[in-house]
Amino acid sequence: MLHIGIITLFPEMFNILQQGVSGKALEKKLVQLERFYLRDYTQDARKTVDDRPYGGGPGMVMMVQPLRDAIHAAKKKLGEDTLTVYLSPQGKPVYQQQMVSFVESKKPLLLIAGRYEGIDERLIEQDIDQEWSMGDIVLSGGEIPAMAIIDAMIRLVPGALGDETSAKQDTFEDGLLEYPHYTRPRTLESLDVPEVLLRGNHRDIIRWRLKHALGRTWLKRPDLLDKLTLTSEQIILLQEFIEEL
Ligand code: 4FV
Repeated sequence: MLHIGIITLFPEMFNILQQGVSGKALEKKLVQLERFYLRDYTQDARKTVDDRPYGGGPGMVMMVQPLRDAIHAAKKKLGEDTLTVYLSPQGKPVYQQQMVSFVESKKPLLLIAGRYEGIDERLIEQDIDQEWSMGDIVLSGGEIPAMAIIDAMIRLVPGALGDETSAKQDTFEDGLLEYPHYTRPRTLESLDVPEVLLRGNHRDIIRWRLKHALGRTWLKRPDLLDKLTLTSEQIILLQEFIEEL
């Protein structure tokens, strides 16, 4: 079972995960989510978690003590082999294969969602194992990146998705963008569904889907293609796609 802890000032934000696929996985106990409310680990009556930055400047910085105590409490519950991750724009951008590998590792994960200007550097140096980033944008907190990561991981837990294979056929699963999808009606404002998808020949459909996954990746995300070593069949399909363009 995937065991994830979150240290946050807004635990109720994670109620969103009770909807949809993640909600079902929680009900089926395929994943266990533990929320640690940071203010529960403060030592003053006002439950202070932040203070002014040394050196001056705008905003506030999150203090070490409440975060450190929350991390220790969380690791007691999750296990000492927990990977402690701080969400931050300074982190390594997350990517799908990283999610796959982590879920396969079956290790517990502790996510720390920062607020304000961020957290005291000394906590990062001493108590954080890794910093992960959701992308080169600046958010008001790490909660939404944490939720995105939890959602991406839950989908990979066996049994979380109705059809086991759909997590495997996802975009990025084989390093490619996904092929185009169509559903009823068959004709929409004179735009038809590609004929090959209607004929029901599975070999042709698989071939068409791989060709368009390769073609779309070439068009939209050539950087992903650079990371792959294409088979001779994939090279032929991509060339076919480019010629048809
Ligand atoms: C972020 C990101 C992010 C920065 C200051 C929270 C905010 C505030 N986290 N990927 N991009 N965090 O913008 O993970 O504390």
